[in-house]
Amino acid sequence: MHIHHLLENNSIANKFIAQLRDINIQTDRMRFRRNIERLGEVLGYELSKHLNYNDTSVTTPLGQANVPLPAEDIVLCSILRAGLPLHNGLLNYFDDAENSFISAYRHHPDNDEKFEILVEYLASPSLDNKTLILADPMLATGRSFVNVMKALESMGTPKNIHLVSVIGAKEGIEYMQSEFPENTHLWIATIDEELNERGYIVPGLGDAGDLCYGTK
Ligand code: U5P
Repeated sequence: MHIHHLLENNSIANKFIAQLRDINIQTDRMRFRRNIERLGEVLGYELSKHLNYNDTSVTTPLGQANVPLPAEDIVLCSILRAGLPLHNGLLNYFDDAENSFISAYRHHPDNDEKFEILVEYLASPSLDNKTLILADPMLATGRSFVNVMKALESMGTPKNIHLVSVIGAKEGIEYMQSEFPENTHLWIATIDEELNERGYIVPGLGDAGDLCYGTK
């Protein structure tokens, strides 16, 4: 898996990340969702530099202009709930992409810290030979990305896989290295060192789904 880490090159995106993490700012849900969306736009822009392009000629009122355009059929897939604002940001740039939605949530069968990931809902076009962009703002243990990818196998085999996330934990990224094909790209804004005993990223930002949409 190739890791592209946005924070390694400082940019205005640092401010969006800081506001997402800040306990005094993240309570503004509209700003929280919009900052995730803005990072979806930034990460999507970075990712777009790695797509294949075809030379295309565009007719202007005064002549012909050559513009290389993306030559890949993109499917954007987001993991509900927290993936939605990230999906919107990516869709702002890849505006003619196909779209796919999948649910994944943590179920605690014994009411302790042990949990399993359940996938219940999938709505997707065929992924055969497409470029799949899979979005979830938090990559903690990595099990959501991995389980969702297994559930998506029934929709065909994508030619390229790009994973997009905002905050990742080192441990989860290492686990994903062994589960995803080598040519997978991970586009991530920032990487934290730790996971706590409940599988939350430390320092992280908290529960992204709740911060976007309220508690369950
Ligand atoms: N999650 C958070 N905050 C965390 C850790 C996990 O919101 O600090 C949620 C996200 O909604 C994400 C999922 O969808 O858990 C990822 O966890 P995992 O499957 O990578 O462990």
